Amino acid sequence: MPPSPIDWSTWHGEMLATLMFVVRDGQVLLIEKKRGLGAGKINGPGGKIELGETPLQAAIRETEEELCITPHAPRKLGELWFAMSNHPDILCHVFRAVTFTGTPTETEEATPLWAALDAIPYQRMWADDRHWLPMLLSQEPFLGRFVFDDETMLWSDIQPGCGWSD
Ligand code: 8OG
Repeated sequence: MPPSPIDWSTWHGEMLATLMFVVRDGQVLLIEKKRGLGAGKINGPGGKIELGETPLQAAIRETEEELCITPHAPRKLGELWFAMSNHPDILCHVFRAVTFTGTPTETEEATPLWAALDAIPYQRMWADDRHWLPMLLSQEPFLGRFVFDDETMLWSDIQPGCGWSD
């Protein structure tokens, strides 16, 4: 990778967001996203943090809204910093959970999809996901920083994380 086109020391996320990955029985619960940024792609449930919410509260709420399930005791494992050309820059908090209540159900926002841990459909996901999702799945904290031009990833860097608090 060339040097970063972004000065990350002064960068800040203009939009705060979350992602949630529920892992159970050798599978991870994904969604086919129907609307919003990344519509048509496969992702974890998630979205924008509302005013007054903590990242953890937002991650649980978004999973409830998109899949009709409540994840239990999610653990924050990563942050993703996205410098974007066509969208406000996003700081995304990434969580992993292993238990939940409810039945994953299709909503207006998402169609649920269980993927085997050795058959994650990276070809239908954002270009950066293959670089950090394996770390999340094996419970290694991470900080990922990415520069995107539209949906093309121009630059990426993943560092081991420091052990995030929620
Ligand atoms: O509110 P909305 O669903 O449109 O928010 C965008 C969601 O998409 C939010 O959960 C963050 C997530 N997201 C990006 N970029 C990327 C990416 O490169 N990879 C993954 N997995 N998720 C992303 O905005």
